[in-house]
Amino acid sequence: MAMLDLLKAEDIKKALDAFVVADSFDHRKFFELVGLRAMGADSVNKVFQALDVDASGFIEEEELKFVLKGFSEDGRDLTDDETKRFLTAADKDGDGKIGMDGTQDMGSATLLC
Ligand SMILES: [Ca+2]
Repeated sequence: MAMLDLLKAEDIKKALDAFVVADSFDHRKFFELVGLRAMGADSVNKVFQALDVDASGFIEEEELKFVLKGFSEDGRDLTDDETKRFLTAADKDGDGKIGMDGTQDMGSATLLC
């Protein structure tokens, strides 16, 4: 599933443009700008699956670092600090990766809050 089938190119560009400066990344704001907050759980799960490059069922630290490239090939890499902050915020059960947490739809709520 290509990201552009799920999200609008102009929303992706707007979201990427908002965080061009290193260490400015805010995943909540990013997902809001990219239109993910307004989408249903099904679509959010598809985005999650597109970002889970190795289809492990989790977004691991190394996938998170290149998460913006999952939205557009023009996306920059996250800095180590940004990757860590994102992971810490989204990793509810502290296993070092983002994934299904049992009580919620896969990835969706975890990614967005
Ligand atoms: Ca993975």
